[in-house]
Formats: sequence, structure tokens, C-alpha cells
Amino acid sequence: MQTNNPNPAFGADLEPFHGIPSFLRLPATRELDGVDVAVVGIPFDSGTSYRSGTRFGPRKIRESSLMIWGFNRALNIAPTKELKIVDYGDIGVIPVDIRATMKNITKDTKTILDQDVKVLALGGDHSISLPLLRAHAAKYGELAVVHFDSHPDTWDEEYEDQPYSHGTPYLRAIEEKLIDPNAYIQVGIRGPISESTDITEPEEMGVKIQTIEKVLDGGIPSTIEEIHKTIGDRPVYVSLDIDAVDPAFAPGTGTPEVGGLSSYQILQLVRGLQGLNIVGFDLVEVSPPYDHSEITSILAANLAFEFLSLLALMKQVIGV
Ligand SMILES: [Mn+2]
Repeated sequence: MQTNNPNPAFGADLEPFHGIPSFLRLPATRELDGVDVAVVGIPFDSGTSYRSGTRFGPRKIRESSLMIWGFNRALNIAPTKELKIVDYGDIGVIPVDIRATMKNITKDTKTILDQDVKVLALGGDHSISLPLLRAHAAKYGELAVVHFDSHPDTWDEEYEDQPYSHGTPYLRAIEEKLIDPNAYIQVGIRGPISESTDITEPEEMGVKIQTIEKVLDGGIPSTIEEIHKTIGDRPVYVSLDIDAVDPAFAPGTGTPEVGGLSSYQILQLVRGLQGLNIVGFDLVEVSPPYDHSEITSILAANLAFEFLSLLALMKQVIGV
């Protein structure tokens, strides 16, 4: 019998509804000898989303991942055969202290990266990107970034004297020189904003903003071309806020914005990252309490599977 279990040695022939739901039923371990990629949960909800609940994201995405069969037909690769991937479990978060939480995230991520293991982080809200970028920039230097989102996340602050929240990580990352703004592209930006400067300020810093109008009127292939033109062959970090996707396709999120990408369009865009020199991923803002029929977590699990497929293709092509 064919099963969707990519690692029969770990628990042969389990149906999706059986057993302990590690991501893709991969080994749940912190033993990283010979490992290529660690899937890491970061169940942190900074409380700044309109609708909170992203702390439940990693667990639900893991559960939804059990329905994924192992072979990526569109990219013609089986990531769990090509790469040694583990489920690292969750990084310890401290709900009452965002600074202490960010320190934990950076420290644990550095520990993983130091062993030449790549990280696929499952949030959590978008505040987790900043400590993840700190760890990646420490290893790879100033990063290029592909950022799928409906919001630029480059506000200076959401609350007076509070530099850290889910709306500010990318301004902080630019200020801290973790990101080169000239190699930073945002895709899917839309919705009512507080002022036009929400868009013009990051643009003046060099950030390339592909609004939803540009993406959908110009077409997905030309957006993919724009991404490759902006990033080139630089080490690139990919951050995907699930609210880049229309709430009709991804209702389970904290700050939904209407008029976004379909599930298929986000899959096309992510597959279009093939050929980039990708050093890390995060997938954030899945909020299961606001999901329906697991629509959002199933999409998120599939997008994580696409990320792993991209890393597997990189290994095939350049051996890293
Ligand atoms: Mn965001």
C-alpha cells in the first residue's frame, strides 16, 4: 500500500489521523548530525494582531502537513528523499516578554545554523522575523529578502516607545543592517493604510514594493521576473505572511485584507523562487482559532512543503 508517510522507518504506514503529528511525520529531534533542514515552531503571538491566536500556528500546521504526499509533482522532486529534514520542535517563548522571546529565537536559530542546517520557521506572528533575521545575518551577512505580505511591516512603532511588534520587524531589520533594502522585495501589498507614507517611506529606503495591483495586473510571471531581478544570486531570506493570500483562501489570520492572492497564485510565486540562493524561510500569521475547515493551515503546510522542495532542488543543482 502506498502511504503518505515520507519516512516509513519512523512509523510505518500510518494514516494521517494516526500518531504524533511531527511535521510531515519526520523525526522529532534536536540531534542535527548530517541534517540539512530543521523545521522549527515558534508559537509566539505578540498580541499586536487584530485577532490573536498565532501561538497555535505551528501545532496546527504540523497536523495539516500529515495529509501531504511526499512527491512534489509540479517541481518534480521528493524533498524528504533528497534532504535529511527533522522537526526540531518549538523554540521556548515567553508570552509576557517579547525581548526575552526574541533573544531565545536568535540564540536557538544560531545554534542550528552553526551546524550548517537550514531553518524553516513556522510562526507565530510576524514579530518573529526580526530575531530570525538577526541569526541569519550573523551567518550570511547582509541579506536579500523576498517578503510576501499584505502589509509592509515597516512601521516605526505601533505603540509609543515599543519598537518591537508584528508591524515593525522590517524597519528594525533595515536599521540594524540585517537587510540590504536595495535587495528587498515585498509582494502582495494592499488594503487601506494609515497614510501614504506607509508605502513611500520604505520605497525611499530602496525597498521594491509589488502591490497586489502590480502583481495581478502585470501577471505572476512578470512578478517572478521582478523578484529574480531584485535578488540576483545573493543569499536570500524568504518570509511569507499568510495574509498575503486572500482571506477567502486563508481566513485564519490576525489581520486579514481583502482582494489578495489565491492559493494557486501563492504556490506559483513560491515555485518561481526556484534558482535563488535561499538561506532561510519563515511562514507566519496562521491563526487557527479564526480558521475554517483547516483551509489556512492546509495551505500553510503545503507552502512549507514547497519551501522544502526548493531547498531540495538547490541541493540537486549545486550540492548545498
Ligand atoms: Mn506581516
